[in-house]
Amino acid sequence: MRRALKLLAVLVLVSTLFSSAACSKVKEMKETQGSSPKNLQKKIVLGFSQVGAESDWRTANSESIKAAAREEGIELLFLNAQQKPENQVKDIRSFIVQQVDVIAFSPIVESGWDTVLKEAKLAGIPVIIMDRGIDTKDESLYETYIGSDFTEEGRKAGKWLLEKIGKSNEKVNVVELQGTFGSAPTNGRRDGFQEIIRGNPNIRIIRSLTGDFMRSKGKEIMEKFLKVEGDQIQVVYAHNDDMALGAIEAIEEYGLRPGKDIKIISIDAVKAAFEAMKAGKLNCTVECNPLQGPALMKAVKDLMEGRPLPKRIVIDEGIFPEETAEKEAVNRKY
Ligand code: GZL
Repeated sequence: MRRALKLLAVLVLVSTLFSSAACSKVKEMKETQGSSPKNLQKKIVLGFSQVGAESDWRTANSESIKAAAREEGIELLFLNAQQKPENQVKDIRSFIVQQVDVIAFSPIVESGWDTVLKEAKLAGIPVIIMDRGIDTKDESLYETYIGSDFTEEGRKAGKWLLEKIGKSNEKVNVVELQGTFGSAPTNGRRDGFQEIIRGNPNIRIIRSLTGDFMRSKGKEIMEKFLKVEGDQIQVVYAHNDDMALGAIEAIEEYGLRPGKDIKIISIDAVKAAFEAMKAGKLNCTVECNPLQGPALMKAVKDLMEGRPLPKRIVIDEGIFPEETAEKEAVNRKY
């Protein structure tokens, strides 16, 4: 009798333990996905391969992606490729092995993606391109491309310079601090700027080197330009604010006044650029919006719920000349 009672007590204890474990699991899922029963579906798993951590823009972009994933209850596997395209290929292959629901990435450079994207397609995993674009003939390899129009950003920079120098017949020598060689923003910003200045024979790009979108490298190449061209430089065109800020340091150390002796225009419109404009050291920044996380997560959810996606989603952007800096600086989110 005593043995039977003991056995019964053990059975009751075990079943209580199991039911509370199951309850806590359901409770946990409910917490992560809302309370209605329909939400007790598996979480969407998104694998994202990021360019790196090379600039203030990139930091804001990564924060936007992570915050939006949390907001939407999407499980984010986030990998930093440290500006090496070969690392991004490895990242994408690891997402395929893990059988994520969607793969997204900002391709460091435009070319070389077809092979690995074909592997993702074979595995039945849809791919979203975000930020930088790719050069491919096979558009079936990705669902949509969310990002800026870099050529238009370059045109805006060129138009500002034309308006700035107006009708003067002065010779205007420009040195160009290019972004990462072979990347979509570098190619677009280079081509858009040249398309516009081509109309004015007084404006010439006399030197152009890549600073990889990094402040330290922007300073390094500006030092080189100053050594060989010195006071023959009237304008710096930097493909991003970080390199422009590095160039400002180099110009000051050389003994000239950035923003006055040498005009500077760059792209991104990060907070530090507004501070430099308020200090009179930068003359204009063209906006390139990094806050693309919400648009990415919306595309992921649309994809998973079977809603059609446009092949291209362009981010709207403006331009901020120095005279707008005081007023606009307080509004900046990145
Ligand atoms: C543009 C982005 C560029 C930024 C840089 O969308 O890919 O990369 O302009 C960043 O600041 O490094």
